[in-house]
Amino acid sequence: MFIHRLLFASIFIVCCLTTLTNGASLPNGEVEALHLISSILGADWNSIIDPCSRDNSWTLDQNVSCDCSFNDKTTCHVTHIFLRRQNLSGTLPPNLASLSYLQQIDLSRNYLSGPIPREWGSSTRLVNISLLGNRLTDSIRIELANLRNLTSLILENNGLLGTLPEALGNLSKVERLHLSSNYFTGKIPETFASLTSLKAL
Ligand SMILES: *[C@@H]1O[C@H](CO)[C@@H](O)[C@H](O)[C@H]1NC(C)=O
Ligand SMILES: *[C@@H]1O[C@H](CO)[C@@H](O)[C@H](O)[C@H]1NC(C)=O
Ligand SMILES: *[C@@H]1O[C@H](CO)[C@@H](O)[C@H](O)[C@H]1NC(C)=O
Ligand SMILES: *[C@@H]1O[C@H](CO)[C@@H](O)[C@H](O)[C@H]1NC(C)=O
Ligand SMILES: CC(=O)N[C@H]1CO[C@H](CO)[C@@H](O)[C@@H]1O
Repeated sequence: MFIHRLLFASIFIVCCLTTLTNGASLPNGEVEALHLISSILGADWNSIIDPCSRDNSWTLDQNVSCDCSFNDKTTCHVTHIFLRRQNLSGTLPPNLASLSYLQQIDLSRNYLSGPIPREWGSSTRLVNISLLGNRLTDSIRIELANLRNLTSLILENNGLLGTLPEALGNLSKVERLHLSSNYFTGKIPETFASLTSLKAL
């Protein structure tokens, strides 16, 4: 509980500082969502860098990146989450859609378990998902096929199983679909023939 309060307080301070230096801040809803997401992932808050503390551009070396160009540069939104090799041992948070501008999530090489939540299918701005090298189980939910902006879906080296949903053939922008080293069964769906942007399967 103390850690959570500390976490909340530090995001709050960061956002206030951000307001002072850049005139931009992250909406409370997104601050709360980040709070919840990091606790479900089992993230140690100390390893998460201030979400929006830098200038209006975002850089790839941060754990959480923001775009602060909204509303005349007064509002930030979280656009990228990178938590690779952080020893995270929780599960995937279902509430990603509360970060409604999220484009990329990379949680590769952790110890995350459980399913890929069907709720992720509502995060329609997602472009890149990487969950490589975790302990994810269960089948791929058809809701993921709603992510029509997706260009990269990297799921290799997990414990995913079941058949590949035909609906994945709807991911018309997907360029990289990495599914190896799992326990999938059955055929490769004929619908994959519609994946005309595909460069690597
Ligand atoms: C993850 O755990 C390993 C083994 O305990 C440790 O060497 C490494 O520093 C940890 N990495 C992080 C990012 O905490
Ligand atoms: C794709 O992303 C854009 C914004 O980046 C969004 O406006 C649009 O609704 C998304 N498309 C779909 C089909 O989800
Ligand atoms: C998605 O990943 C590709 C390849 O790493 C990268 O070039 C692109 O900028 C990423 N897109 C977003 C929106 O982060
Ligand atoms: C998605 O794929 C399924 C199965 O291939 C298909 O029945 C459905 O019509 C597709 N939906 C859209 C909106 O293209
Ligand atoms: C993936 C990534 O960029 N992780 C970084 C998160 O923040 C910690 C603390 O600064 C870094 O050590 C990690 O490299």
